[in-house]
Amino acid sequence: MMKKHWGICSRPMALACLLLLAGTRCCYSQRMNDVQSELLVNSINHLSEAIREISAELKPLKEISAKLEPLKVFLPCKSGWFKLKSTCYFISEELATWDQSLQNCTDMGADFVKVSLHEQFLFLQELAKGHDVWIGLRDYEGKNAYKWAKDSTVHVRTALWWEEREPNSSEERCAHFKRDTNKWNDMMCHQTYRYFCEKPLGTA
Ligand SMILES: [Ca+2]
Repeated sequence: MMKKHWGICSRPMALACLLLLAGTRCCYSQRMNDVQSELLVNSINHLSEAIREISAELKPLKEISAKLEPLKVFLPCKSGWFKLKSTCYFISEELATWDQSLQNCTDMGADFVKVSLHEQFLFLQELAKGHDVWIGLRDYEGKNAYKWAKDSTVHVRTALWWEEREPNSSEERCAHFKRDTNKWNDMMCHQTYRYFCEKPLGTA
């Protein structure tokens, strides 16, 4: 084959033939790249079009879902949970340490309770009446810097929610509703009390 090939080109034309062959390979390779690029661009265009069509179909569903969202407040909480606006709250009958309480809430698919608004405080205060009840608030480093277990946000002391002169000890790092005053006190975390958990309405 090689012999025949060289015969076609003849010796004076050998260099020209080599250049021609190299050029042909080069052009073929370039052409393949162009074809592959074209196929890729076409595929991307088809995919983009498909995404646009799916998005257009989902839009009405999203709009319906958004309109139904405010109606969630009319859903009940399941038995044993107490509703305030869009949250369901649970108060245990069993006693547990603060750490066990956190774990028990998590095991129920719930959060250890976090209090942000005064109406939440009043609601929980009513539920806690006559009992010591843990809340999900802890001074993790013993520096009187309380954080919520739910989202690690810092709690700024709210005078109305705490007993006077509380929290008062770096040894007492966990917060609870105290049964006699019905306000918050810091206590040793290994004490066993009832505990509060919370879940968004519609999940409890
Ligand atoms: Ca205390």
